[in-house]
Amino acid sequence: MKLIFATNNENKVKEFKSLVGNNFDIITLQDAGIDIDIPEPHDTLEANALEKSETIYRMTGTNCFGEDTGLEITALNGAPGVLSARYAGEQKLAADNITKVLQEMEGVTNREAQFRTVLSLILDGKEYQFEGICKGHITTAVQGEKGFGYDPIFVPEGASKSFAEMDLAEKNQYSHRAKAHHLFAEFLKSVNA
Ligand code: ITT
Repeated sequence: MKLIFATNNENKVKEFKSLVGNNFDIITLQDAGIDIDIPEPHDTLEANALEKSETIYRMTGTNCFGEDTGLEITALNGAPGVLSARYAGEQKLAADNITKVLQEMEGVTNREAQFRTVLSLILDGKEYQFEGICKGHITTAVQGEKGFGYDPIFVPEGASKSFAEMDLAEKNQYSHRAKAHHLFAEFLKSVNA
């Protein structure tokens, strides 16, 4: 089955491909020759995920999915949340975002946080959403160099190292994206797509 993944984030594509194996033919925006920065104008992950899938479905008429992910930190009242990509500014730099979070968390003892992914699938014109949550905590300093985004400052529950200290297979055992993907794959199986 052919699906366009409505993202410009190569790391998300890499993670998805590692999860789906050869079951689906995942076409990236780049593969499809679509050069567009899809806006994320809404104040929920759900609405932004739909914005991504709907924009590409409107342009191509091809079944597709997009996802919006946020890091939700309890002591920061859920921030950076829906603003995760642009937390330290429109340049969307992971290093700047991490620095800002670590500064805001300086001296804070409650380090509880979660990653939440909302995946929006449009199949034959109808939308379906799948959510994946990974609970964990924010470190006090950067740990590891693998992964992307906030991975160097997030340790998932049940692990003793950060996502950035894990290879992809290990991250997939815990991650929000893997959980959302699992529900999405089960759904596609159930409708025989
Ligand atoms: P698209 O909208 O093109 O899909 P994006 O990078 O803008 O790509 P999001 O808005 O969903 O995607 O990402 C929000 C932020 O959260 C962004 O800074 C990512 O680097 C970060 N992020 C997303 N998934 C992550 C993960 O698994 N580990 C660490 N950081 C992650």
